[in-house]
Amino acid sequence: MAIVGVLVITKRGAFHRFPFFKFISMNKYSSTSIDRLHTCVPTLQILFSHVIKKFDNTIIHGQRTPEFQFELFQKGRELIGGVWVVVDRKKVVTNCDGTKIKSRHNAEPLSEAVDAVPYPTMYSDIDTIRHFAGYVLGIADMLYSYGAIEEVICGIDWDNDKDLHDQRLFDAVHFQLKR
Ligand SMILES: [Ca+2]
Ligand SMILES: [Zn+2]
Repeated sequence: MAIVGVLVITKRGAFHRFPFFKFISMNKYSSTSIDRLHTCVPTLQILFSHVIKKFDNTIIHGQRTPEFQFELFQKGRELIGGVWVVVDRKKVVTNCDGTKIKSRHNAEPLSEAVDAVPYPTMYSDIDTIRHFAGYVLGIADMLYSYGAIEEVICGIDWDNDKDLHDQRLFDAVHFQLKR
């Protein structure tokens, strides 16, 4: 929430905003987001404690149990002849089943990945999601150059080569340790 001006009564008795009196309060995570962020490695906790100040967002997932990972893995897939086959690519959210192929969300003791979406638009506005991904990566690069955090990558550009069209899984709300 931000207070973007003050209300004053003019001669006409109307209320007007004076935008030059700007008192911008910083965003804060909900207790749910904080609990989720606390399941992640220090790099992600530090990074998002900076990101939240100027770009409001919600932490969707930190650490995931193998069972929950498998639930996500089944989205867009069907069990055909004992094998999980992709039947709807648009619904696929992960290629990791949580057991044979572990996600960075399954790392122990702390998750090496976090999913975060802009607030309040959440998943509804893909432009804002892309803008947010770039913002997070910019802050991450700066903190990394200061030696404050480890290198971080995003599922908008898995190999981090700035070519966004050389990958099959688009996951712009996913951030993880590069290593
Ligand atoms: Ca790329
Ligand atoms: Zn993720």
